[in-house]
Amino acid sequence: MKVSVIIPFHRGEGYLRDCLDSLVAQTYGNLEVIVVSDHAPKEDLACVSEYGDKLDVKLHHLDNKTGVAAARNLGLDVATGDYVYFLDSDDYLYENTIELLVEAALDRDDDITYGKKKPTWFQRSVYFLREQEEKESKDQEEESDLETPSEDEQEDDDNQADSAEDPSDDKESTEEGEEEKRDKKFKKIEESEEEIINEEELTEEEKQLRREARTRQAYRILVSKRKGVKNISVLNILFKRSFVEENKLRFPEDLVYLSDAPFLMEALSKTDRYKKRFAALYVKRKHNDAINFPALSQIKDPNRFNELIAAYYETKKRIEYNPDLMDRFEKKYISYYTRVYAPRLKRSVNDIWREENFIKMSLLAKEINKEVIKGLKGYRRRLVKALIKQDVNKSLRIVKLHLGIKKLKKVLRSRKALGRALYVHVFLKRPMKENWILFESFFGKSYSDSPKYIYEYISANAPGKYKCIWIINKKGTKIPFRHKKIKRFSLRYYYYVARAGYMVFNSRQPEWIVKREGNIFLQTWHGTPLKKLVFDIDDISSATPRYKQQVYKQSRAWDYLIAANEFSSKTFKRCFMFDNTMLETGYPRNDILHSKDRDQIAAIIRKRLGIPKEKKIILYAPTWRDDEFYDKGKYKFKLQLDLDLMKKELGDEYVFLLRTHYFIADSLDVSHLKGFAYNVSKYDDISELYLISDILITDYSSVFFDFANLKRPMLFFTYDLEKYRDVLRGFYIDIEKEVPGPLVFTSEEVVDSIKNIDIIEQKYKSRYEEFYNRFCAWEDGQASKKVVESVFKI
Ligand code: C2G
Repeated sequence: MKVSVIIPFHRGEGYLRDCLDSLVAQTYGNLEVIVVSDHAPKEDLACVSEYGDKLDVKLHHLDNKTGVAAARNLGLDVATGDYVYFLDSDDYLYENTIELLVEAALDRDDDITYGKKKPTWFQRSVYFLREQEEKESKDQEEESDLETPSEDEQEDDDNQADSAEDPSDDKESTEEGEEEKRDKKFKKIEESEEEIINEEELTEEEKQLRREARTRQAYRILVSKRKGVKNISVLNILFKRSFVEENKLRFPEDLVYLSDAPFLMEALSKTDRYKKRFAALYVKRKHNDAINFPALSQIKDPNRFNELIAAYYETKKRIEYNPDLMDRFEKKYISYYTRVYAPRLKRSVNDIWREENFIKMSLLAKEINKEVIKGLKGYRRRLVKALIKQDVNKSLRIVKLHLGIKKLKKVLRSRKALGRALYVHVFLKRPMKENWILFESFFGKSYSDSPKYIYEYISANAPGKYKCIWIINKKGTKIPFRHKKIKRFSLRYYYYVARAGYMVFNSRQPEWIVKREGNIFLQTWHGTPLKKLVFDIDDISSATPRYKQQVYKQSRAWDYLIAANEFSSKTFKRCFMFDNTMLETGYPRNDILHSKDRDQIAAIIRKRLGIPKEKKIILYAPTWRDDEFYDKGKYKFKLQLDLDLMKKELGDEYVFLLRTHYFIADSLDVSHLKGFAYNVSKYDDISELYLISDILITDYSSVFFDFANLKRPMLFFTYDLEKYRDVLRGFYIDIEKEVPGPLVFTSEEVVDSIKNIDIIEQKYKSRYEEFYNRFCAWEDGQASKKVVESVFKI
């Protein structure tokens, strides 16, 4: 049985390669691959020919048409397989996906056989590697005597995962009591789905009932209750080609985004021969760059609304004679209206929603089966009735009341929601204070980094000129000079965020902060980048889909950004798509490393930490790992250094400072190594720790760019280099060739290197110099002054 795989392709070579690789890897061999180029760039298409000897692949071009629908139709026109299967060029499959589907389809000669989709934003290699790792760690945790769930149980799990995916979606079916009753009637028949039913033995009525029940079942799974029309998709479905041709199924080519719905709904209405095979998995990828390379679903196009309306009429035309299916489809529109559209009536500043679109929606509502509308209750019923009467004012009143109550409930439940409500409705309405400066370092976790040094410079040189407010979470944090402390996300925080004229932050600010007219945002950032950031992270590799969009929005509010060196300046402009003022001054946080008083300061810090005078200091400051976490912002860290060995070998001469990254939630206990190891993870300012340290051990943390200012030796304990560099992030510089110290991989090597640190210093002398010139040349101890003079009126 030959399967024709139809792949519309517009652009994105990296994606297409992943997609085709997954076809090469299929356990099912009888494939005909039809790539239809929708005006794809030549250079992106070139790779298709490379697959010629591994796949039966043919390239077709859309000449005077465009769009996914036209591309798929062309694929259908030229397909010669017994089955057709639509695959998107930015998705990929498990190795056995097609085999499982074909096997299931052949079992009863079904017309439609469907599997499951798994969402991800990872490229193929990372996705399967993670899956493998997760499986291994699960296997280790769970004893092998646990039973493996049956396929049915697995399906249940899958379904749960599916619905958890979008918790914000309201249930469409609160008033579906009536429907549930009807569903029950069919349940019996559905349960017998897997049994072979001898059609001959059924009466005509029973046959009809059975057909309807099966259509319902297919609809329920394929067109999930919770999701909108845009989620009706033909992906991961094996269609029998003779079924498609006999019924002349084609996609409506005038629809850009929603052509799947009419096609699939029509197919559903034409057969009762379905089979589900949820073990057949399809990996649905989300693009991570919605700004420069959006997926179809990520494109913001005002015409989407018109298309939604058009998709309704087109589908209705195709399935009108199947009232049960039509009722279900219409409920989707009611749900869309009450959940998505109606709230927009209130929020939108654009009148088109209240006028033109409202009328279109109203005309559509008039088409809807009266029985369906009768079944509605409460808010939804009132709203739909007002819509049918085309009464926009009444609709607005209903929505306002409904949203108001919802918000009130939320505000009463959480302080954050109350803060946000006050921020929008009260605090933002008060005038902005031009002489208020809000400082934040590492999300309020410490008094540190460049904001600290900028603050101290301002306070020392223009006392009283500005009111300085620090966002600080830790109680008892000591901050010099006159200032105010507020806790992040406390009510006072929302007040100051709304009114401060200046903001000096070293990380990204919350996305909801409104940029007020005249507000000046100084983003200091927190390190010369080694790990790739934002728009430099390849679109096809691992970054969450929201990441780029979010940073893009946040960085539009930054008026100034600080660069510690030329490399950072160039990189930041590109990776943040930043085109405001770049302050090429060096880092204020590194001023202390060039201070003429640095030895005296160091002596005070040593004393504060209780480190014996005669001991030299090793500072270990590793970074965090993207893939090892408990929860959002709470990362795991497992110490790979053998501290007992280090104490034994180095304890006479050195003490060891352990400094984990501020994202690390694990608190490492080193109390058994008293007198040798000190946990300084909670110490506010790492610059002060550099000052007292003789040797730095780090990995992929930007700390080495700063420590290099001291020209002291460094070791790179990169025990997981390949995974970190090649799988998780990607680096800007060649860590093996450019960093000013050796890469070491075991505790023994670390010990050995420290014992021979003089030799290492000699060996790395010229590389260190090169590195220093490249990354530290701008640092002269005056960065705070330069920054303050450029940004503030001092
Ligand atoms: N840091 C620290 N202790 C560590 C690691 C880092 O105090 N053990 C501080 C340093 O000031 C460092 C900053 O946090 O410069 C950023 O840490 P990185 O390890 O470089 O990681 P990340 O927070 O991901 O920032 O452009 C820089 C990048 O954005 C990296």
